[in-house]
Amino acid sequence: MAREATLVIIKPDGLKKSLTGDILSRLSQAGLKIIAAKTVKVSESLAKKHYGHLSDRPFFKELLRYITGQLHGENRVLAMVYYGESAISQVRQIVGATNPEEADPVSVRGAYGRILTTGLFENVVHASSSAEDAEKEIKLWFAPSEVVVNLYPCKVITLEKVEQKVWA
Ligand code: IDP
Ligand code: MG
Repeated sequence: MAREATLVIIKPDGLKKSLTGDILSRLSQAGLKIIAAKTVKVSESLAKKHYGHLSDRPFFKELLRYITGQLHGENRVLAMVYYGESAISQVRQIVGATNPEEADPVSVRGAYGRILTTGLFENVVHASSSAEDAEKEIKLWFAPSEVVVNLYPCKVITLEKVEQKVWA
């Protein structure tokens, strides 16, 4: 099996419950490398792109409120790319099943997830579920310059009159 990359997001409930250290230490047992990491304020537009495939599900609106931090008063997630042998399946195993009640109790979601009264699965962490999804998601969340391994083909473009915030 070749090396592959996968997107991991510690969702607002994971940050609110201070679970980052525990999640990272569980993931470190997979022997993968973190090749990108940043905190992100999730916009409505990013949330809709990330969860676009679920737009016709009854919990979609609540899912957008969840990932944009409106359920936790915490508009902040930690996004990371893990890289290595079978990264996608290894991380999914550590993270556990989508439904926290069905997830292995020793997995992250089994240990810390819950089902809200609205029915939404509040499951602490996102992990890509296929190579195709991983590529789409990594390209959505990270620019090539933010990832230390050249994962996918890139091109160079010249921008004119780009406004950018820099330190004063
Ligand atoms: P995944 O996160 O395990 O890949 P997806 O099907 O991609 O699962 O769903 C994205 C997120 O939407 C889940 O992590 C969970 O928060 C929520 N979700 C998915 N399916 C359901 C459901 O049937 N009921 C409630 N929430 C769900
Ligand atoms: Mg998914």
